[in-house]
Amino acid sequence: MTRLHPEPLPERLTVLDRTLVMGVVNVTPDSFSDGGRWFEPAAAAAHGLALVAQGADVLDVGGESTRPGAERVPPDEERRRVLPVVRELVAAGAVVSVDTTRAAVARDAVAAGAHVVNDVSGGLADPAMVDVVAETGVVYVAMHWRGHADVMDDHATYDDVVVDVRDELAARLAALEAAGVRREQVVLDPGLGFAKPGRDNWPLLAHLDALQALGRPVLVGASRKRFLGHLLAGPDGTPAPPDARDGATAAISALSALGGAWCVRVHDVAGSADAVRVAAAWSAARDERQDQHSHTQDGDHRA
Ligand code: PMM
Repeated sequence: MTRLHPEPLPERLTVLDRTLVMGVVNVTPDSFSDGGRWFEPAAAAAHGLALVAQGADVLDVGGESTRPGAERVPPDEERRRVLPVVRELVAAGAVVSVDTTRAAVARDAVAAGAHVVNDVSGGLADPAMVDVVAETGVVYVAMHWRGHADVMDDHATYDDVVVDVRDELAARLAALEAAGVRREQVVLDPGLGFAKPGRDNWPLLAHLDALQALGRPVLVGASRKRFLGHLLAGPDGTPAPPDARDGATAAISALSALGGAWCVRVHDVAGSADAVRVAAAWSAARDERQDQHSHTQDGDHRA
């Protein structure tokens, strides 16, 4: 089976016949799951390299929290946070993604060596983003989005969440192509937890095939999100805290990999690095047996 990878990516990633693992490097004082821990550039870069040692294929560097209710960070501050970390990680040989909705930050990060632009707004937050993606030609993750963190919970109504998210992503893909972005550059992402109440995240995960039907690789970002806290709530209903959600995150990584995800974006890399390898061995064994079975049936048919 040949995997669908976006282009262009270093060959050492495209030869891998498994789901990739993207490790999160948040250079923010306030991210919901690891806020403040890696706020200094040197600490953030060291954290990124530790994630590579644990099995991250790509590092996603972000300087603006997207936690529900979060306020925006001024562009210069976002740049100040992100660029030194991107530079240092690229210099160390890592494949780097920049998590930003701002075209100017994306442009500078690509100039600093970033291979991927990860835009949680899918190009909706900043109209100049599509031009940066078209001009630089880098891989672009377009996530399903209905508004910034301070208002997104007001836009969380769906007729059928799977159909609505698929159709809105299809519209984004068409708009990107119309603006000169090559289809091959684009990765699609259902945007778990973004304008999605807890119950709406599960059908999206269980029906990744609906997004894959759009013909692009799919990225899943479930790591430590609120809906997992609710799933794992204690007997009194108190949600499990973010750092108690890594086992559930790894389980989602394995299931997403079996469901055909191209990449999982996670904070705890070690668990998901194992999970995607388990899924690869599992699906290889399944495919092999199916091949043998269909050959036997062909043989029977010919006899
Ligand atoms: N989630 C967060 C941030 N960036 N990017 C993509 N493509 N998909 C996601 O689901 C996603 C993202 C929020 O999580 P964080 O604040 O822990 O980074």
